[in-house]
Amino acid sequence: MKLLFPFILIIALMPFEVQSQESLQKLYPVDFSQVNITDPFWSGRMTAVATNTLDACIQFSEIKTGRIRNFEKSATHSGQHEGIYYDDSDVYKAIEAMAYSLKNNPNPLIEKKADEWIDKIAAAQLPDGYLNTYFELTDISKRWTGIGMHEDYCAGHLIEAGIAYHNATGKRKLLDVAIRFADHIDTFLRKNNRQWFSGHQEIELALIKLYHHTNDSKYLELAQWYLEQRGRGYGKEWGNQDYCQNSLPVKDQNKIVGHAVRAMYMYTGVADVAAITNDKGYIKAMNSIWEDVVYRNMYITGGIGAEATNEGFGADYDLPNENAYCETCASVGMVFWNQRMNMLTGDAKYIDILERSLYNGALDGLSLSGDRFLYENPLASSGKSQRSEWFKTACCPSNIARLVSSLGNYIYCQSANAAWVNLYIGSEVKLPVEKQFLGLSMQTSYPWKGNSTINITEAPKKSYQLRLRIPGWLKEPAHGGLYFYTTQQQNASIEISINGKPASFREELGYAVIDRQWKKGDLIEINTPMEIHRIASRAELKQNNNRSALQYGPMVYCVEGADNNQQAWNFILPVDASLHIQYEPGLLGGVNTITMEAKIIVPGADGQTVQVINKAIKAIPYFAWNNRGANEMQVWLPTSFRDLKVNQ
Ligand code: FUB
Ligand code: ZN
Repeated sequence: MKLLFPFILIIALMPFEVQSQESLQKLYPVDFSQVNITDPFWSGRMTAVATNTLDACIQFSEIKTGRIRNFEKSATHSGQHEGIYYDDSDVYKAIEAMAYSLKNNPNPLIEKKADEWIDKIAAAQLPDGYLNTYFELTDISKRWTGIGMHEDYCAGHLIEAGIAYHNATGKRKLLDVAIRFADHIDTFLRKNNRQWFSGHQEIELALIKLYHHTNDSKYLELAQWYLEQRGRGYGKEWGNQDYCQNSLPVKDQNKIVGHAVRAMYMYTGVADVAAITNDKGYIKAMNSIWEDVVYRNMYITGGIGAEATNEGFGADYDLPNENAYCETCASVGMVFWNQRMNMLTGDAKYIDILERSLYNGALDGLSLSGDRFLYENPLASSGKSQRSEWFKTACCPSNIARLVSSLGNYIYCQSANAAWVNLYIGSEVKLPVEKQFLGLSMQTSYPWKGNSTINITEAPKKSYQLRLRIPGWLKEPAHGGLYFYTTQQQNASIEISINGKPASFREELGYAVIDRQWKKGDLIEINTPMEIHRIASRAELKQNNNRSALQYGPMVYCVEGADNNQQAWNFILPVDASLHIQYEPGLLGGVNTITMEAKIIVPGADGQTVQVINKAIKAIPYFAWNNRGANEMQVWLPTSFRDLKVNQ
């Protein structure tokens, strides 16, 4: 904490300094380092990351694979590269996760480990700023010759890690390494007019972070250069250009294609640039592509990228459940992109999608214990899916680690005259309002119940808006009608009271806007009623025909064999089945479960006949499945015997 404090003050004053230079930016993020998470649900997830996930990242970077050895060898220019050419990126993402984690779970041993790694990384950097252990240990003359070789992808993760570590600890050694590498890229590629684009996007969003962090417009220009290099025919020899969103200039793109993680990272960078420059071409492209993702290509879990072949998008409305690829990193990318779209527009519909991806598609990638991971997140399993302790391509573990530990980045936002509450997560924050502060302390029963309170712990002496997100799931599962509720919510309105009296507010782009001069001690009570919903899909989404999914609050549910005699594929859910929600403190760390009256098929003793019996079936939140070994699971539950598949 000692190290964090002076830096928190610097960060706390940042938004308004930046604002004067970038008058086009509507909303500003509130940095994780300003936010204290006190939430029981998320504190559990963050502790698992701070302990077991970081431990797995350390073990697999240092001992069980050669990731750290690669830096040591590069420093002495000796030895063979171990692993895959993009493995450096996993070390950078792990340091980024360590940095965020130090805020809510201070740990001198983790900080020491990060410092030790940073020394090794710095020692591996070449005098001209280049840093990539694969090319340093194989053939340095080949650097910057292969558009698909992830050199700028790794650089992007280095930049993000350098900034996060600087924000968390005030130490700038890694940031300086990252700046030298960014400067090298600027000189070597942009100033040399190289026919180059990034084969795996990531550097664009990282350069924008670096621009905000340093106020040096060179990095904004370099990010723009990277985006403008696309669709010019460079790298044709490298294969299908849709794969890496390079068939068209970014401004002409209007369909989602190709590799899902690449797309998410790039569009995050595009939204970042558009927020600064107000570039109408980028904004138009973002709107069309976002609708294409959410209206035709997104799973109910907020997961994206149905196909394993390209780790990405397939045909519209083709969303297989058992074979869904839905890489964890792609859901993490959905969180990034939707946050930036919200900041660009001030529209809560993006946070609705962010929340869906965060609580379902992304969180599913992390076991409850924190040391087992899913790379693919299918929506049905016949029992073959199993969590792993690591992967050969290990992008997902450190990615989910950095997302969970940086949760403080996603709860609040700020604009000139308002504080925005995007996610209901127990936390404390002190937001600068000119030379004063607005202090908020939020308590909530999310994600299990819809009651939250916000205490005003400090108030500026002026009127200041509070904008409370009205969760989109009160009315519909997702914008665009790909999914819809088949059950009507009894009460679909947010209820807000201040100091015990109903508050008056106006609704704007999905927010309840309250304008008032706050006083220390004011208490805001918010109720966003949660009810069980059955969800159906548009008919074009054939895989879900005659099937229902269940949702309660932000959580999507699934039936897992572990709760149902090891079977999850042997029943149908009649359209009029009764559904009951209940909190089970002893199950899976404490979760809401849904019990339903289903019809089960039971084979007769003669093997020739079957019997249909009514049986209570239990569903659990999707993120919590696969924590009791491999077993059957389904999110989309059949409503007709025609669609029943019994696992053999
Ligand atoms: O190429 C780096 C990462 O590995 C990608 O983002 C993932 O999809 C996996 O392919
Ligand atoms: Zn991944």
